[in-house]
Amino acid sequence: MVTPMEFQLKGQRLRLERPLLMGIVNVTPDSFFDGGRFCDPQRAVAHALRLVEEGADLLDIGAESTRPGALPVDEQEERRRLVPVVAAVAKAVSVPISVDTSKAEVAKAAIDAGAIMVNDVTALRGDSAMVGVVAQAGVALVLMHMQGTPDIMQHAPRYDDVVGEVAQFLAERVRYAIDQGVARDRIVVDPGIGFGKTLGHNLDLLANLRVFAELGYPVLVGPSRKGFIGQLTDQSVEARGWGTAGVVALAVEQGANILRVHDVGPMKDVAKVAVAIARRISAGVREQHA
Ligand code: HH2
Repeated sequence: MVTPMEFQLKGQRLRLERPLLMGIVNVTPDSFFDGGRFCDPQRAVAHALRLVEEGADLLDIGAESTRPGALPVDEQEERRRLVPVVAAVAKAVSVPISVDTSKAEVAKAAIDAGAIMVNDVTALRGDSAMVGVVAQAGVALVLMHMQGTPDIMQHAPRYDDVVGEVAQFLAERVRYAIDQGVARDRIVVDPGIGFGKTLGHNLDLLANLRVFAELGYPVLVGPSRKGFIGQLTDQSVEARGWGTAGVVALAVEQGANILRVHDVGPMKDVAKVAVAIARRISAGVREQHA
């Protein structure tokens, strides 16, 4: 199956002929990279605007960290952090706003405030009411793979065939979402880099992104500054920008459609260069010059 060239959001269409950059805005005290920096709504909004200036095609706003070891945030607190920021950002920018939450009531409030995409890292398993909220609102949906839950997911991740199992999981969750009324042209899939995965699992997934593209839905990848980059480079979270660039380039070459990153400006350039070369690779550049 071929990944579609267009992706529907509520009231907006996103063309997928080039990779899209999704800028991360974490309104949290404890996110692994930017935790505590944008807790204040005004700072979160200013950060979102900066990411749009840098070229973000979408924004993903979240108020609950899902880093390994993170503890859940209650619904009221998540709403309190998130909704004012979504509302203010939606007024200020025209790029689509995604909301990174697994709770139906939080998603609903964020949609009312202007979000047009729900990024659910539990792939609709966290809250049985989520699928109805997404289907009824007609917003887009990211279905991500995770083994376990954030508090324990890195204890002992285990797979017999990580690529096959993740692909099968995503196919099942897509089927469930469609059966429950989510439009198929609003669904995005994500192998969930770092969510219940060892370094080897992450590398196997990143080396096989085409398998996920073959499911027939846009593929989102979120490698930004994650632990596996630290394992490979021995760098702190602050110094993992270059490692992230390496992943972004190779993900683009394999056809990733949406890159979820903290550093939009630099990664936009990385993606531009990677896509220009990737197009030559897929056109068979040697034959052209023979
Ligand atoms: N990664 C994180 C959070 N949400 N959503 C999707 N679809 N894919 C991802 O890979 C993904 C995600 C974790 O990164 P971050 O938001 O920077 O950190 P934290 O969870 O600590 O807030």
